[in-house]
Amino acid sequence: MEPQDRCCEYLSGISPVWCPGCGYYGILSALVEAFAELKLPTQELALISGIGCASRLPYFVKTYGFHGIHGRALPIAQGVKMANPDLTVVVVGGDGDGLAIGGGHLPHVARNNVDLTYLLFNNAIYGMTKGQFSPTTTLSNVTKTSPFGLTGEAINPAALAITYGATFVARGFSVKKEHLRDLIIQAMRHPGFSFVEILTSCSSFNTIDMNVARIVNNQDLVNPDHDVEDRLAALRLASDEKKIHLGVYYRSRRPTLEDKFKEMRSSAHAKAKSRPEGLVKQFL
Ligand SMILES: Cc1ncc(C[n+]2csc(CCOP(=O)(O)OP(=O)(O)O)c2C)c(N)n1
Repeated sequence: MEPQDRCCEYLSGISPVWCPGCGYYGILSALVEAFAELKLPTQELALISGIGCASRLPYFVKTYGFHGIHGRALPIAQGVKMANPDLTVVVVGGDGDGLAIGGGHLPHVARNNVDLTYLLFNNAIYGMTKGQFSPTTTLSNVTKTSPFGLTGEAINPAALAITYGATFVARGFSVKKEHLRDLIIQAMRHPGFSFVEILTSCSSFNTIDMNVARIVNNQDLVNPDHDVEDRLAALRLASDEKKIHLGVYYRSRRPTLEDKFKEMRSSAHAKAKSRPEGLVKQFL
């Protein structure tokens, strides 16, 4: 069976409740195609989310799923992975969920290199609550909660992830489905914390800045000459204000949280074994 035909095996049959024209349909499609390509059995996959339109995704996919609470997808996912390291754990959520209320979790999951894949749907707005500005809304944007524009600079999710210590960082675009599918596959194959910022649209509440036309006219694929192991070069690409580069910015290897725990467990066991003898010696 071709990967495209296997995609249906990953859909739950529940129809997405997203608005017509929402970029999230493209992301859902890329994600199930990635699952099919990786031939992952549904019972070995867990999708964890917070709250928001993006966070509804686990309902539409036939894997284990956990629709959590606002901003807490990453710690929940870390708990799932620690409890059952055999599961492949993918986290999904919006820019508000991940960078506003949940913004305190990303640095720690990244620096600890927890073996998760985090797909951050960046539509630069709070979609579900109907159009308030988010941490990624750009200065020029007028929203329901910023009728005269914004006062603060927008957060750059991919640049943040590189700075925080994520070991795989990429940026995709919901309209470029095949390219996004390949990024998701690479992120899921990566051992450690992989972060994919997915630029996308909100057809109902963000039609000014992050709209599809603006991205289409200003994007290019990451140059094949880019050295993905060079962290500063990755940061420069992610932070380029003139052009949006789509592709893998950064990739490196270091022990995961699970590796570290294994190491600690065995040295703690070794210490515990030697302790009775040492204790007895103290009294001789
Ligand atoms: C503790 C808490 N605060 C606020 C809310 C209200 N709320 C629900 S979704 C959301 C923001 C969603 O925006 P985003 O995460 O960007 O996802 P999108 O809907 O755009 O996909 C907010 C503020 C909530 N559900 N819980």
